[in-house]
Amino acid sequence: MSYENILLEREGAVAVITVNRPKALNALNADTLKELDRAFDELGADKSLSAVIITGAGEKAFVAGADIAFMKDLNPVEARNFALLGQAVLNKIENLPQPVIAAVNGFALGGGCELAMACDIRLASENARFGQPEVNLGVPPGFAGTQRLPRLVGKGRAKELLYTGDMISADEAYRIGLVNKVYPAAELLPAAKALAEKIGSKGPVAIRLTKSAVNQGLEMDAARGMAYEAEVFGLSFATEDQKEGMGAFLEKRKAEFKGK
Ligand code: DAK
Repeated sequence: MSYENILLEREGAVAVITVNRPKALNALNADTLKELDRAFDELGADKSLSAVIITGAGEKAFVAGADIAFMKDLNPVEARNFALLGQAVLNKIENLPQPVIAAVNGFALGGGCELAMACDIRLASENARFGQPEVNLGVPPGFAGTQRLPRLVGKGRAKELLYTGDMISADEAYRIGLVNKVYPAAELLPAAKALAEKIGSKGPVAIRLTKSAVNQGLEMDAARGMAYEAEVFGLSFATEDQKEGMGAFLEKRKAEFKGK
């Protein structure tokens, strides 16, 4: 499939998506969101893929937000549809069967911060900047920032960021739990690939079931979440991977997982 606003590359079992509008600091317009939607459909259906990395083109920005030039003259119905499109794409990323790693290589603002938050794991370069500056533009966040940010950093810190529109550094984002690790810029993508490969060396079915248990469980109370975990744990005993993983441990050899 061909894309104009994103790049999609495969390196073995890892796919790298690069949002590629560097002149607009990789801002998300409707066309870019639709391309991301198609790309994640393609990747989600690919059983040979173990993880996806998403990053931004150039050295300045991951994604500097939803495209303000695109949004400025939307009418209320169009604005609502744009928010629904963004939310649908980010939900697709959050619920992709494979883990998605955000390699945040610069500004991650508004829709860019929301995109990073929809990913399973966020790695950042030292020059990354995070924020939800929508209130500076007279609008609230539209791609679920009001929902994912408090879940990641807690209600008080989230509200401070959402109400002030302040940008925070990569170190501060690390301190409050918004990113998992911070790297010098040149080391970010290699680190993301190494992490993707490490995840890819584990039991693929176990990774998918674990992602589902964390995501589904967070939407339930603890008792239901634990019941769901017990279900997926039981389900894993129907797989070849479980037999191989436990057998390999007892035979003191490296497991050869097949994702079945
Ligand atoms: N949209 C469009 N273009 C953008 C952009 C953006 N978000 N961010 C940057 N650009 C463009 C700039 O206009 C500029 O274009 P030219 O003038 O060269 O044509 C180019 O990228 C380079 O930017 P700067 O010249 O401004 O670069 P600086 O280094 O000076 O500043 C900056 C970098 C990231 C601090 C600055 O560009 C900036 O503040 N950008 C805007 C950041 C921002 O506010 N992001 C949040 C966007 S709002 C909703 C749906 C969605 C949303 C909300 C509601 N509903 C429908 C309810 C989501 C909202 C957002 O994400």
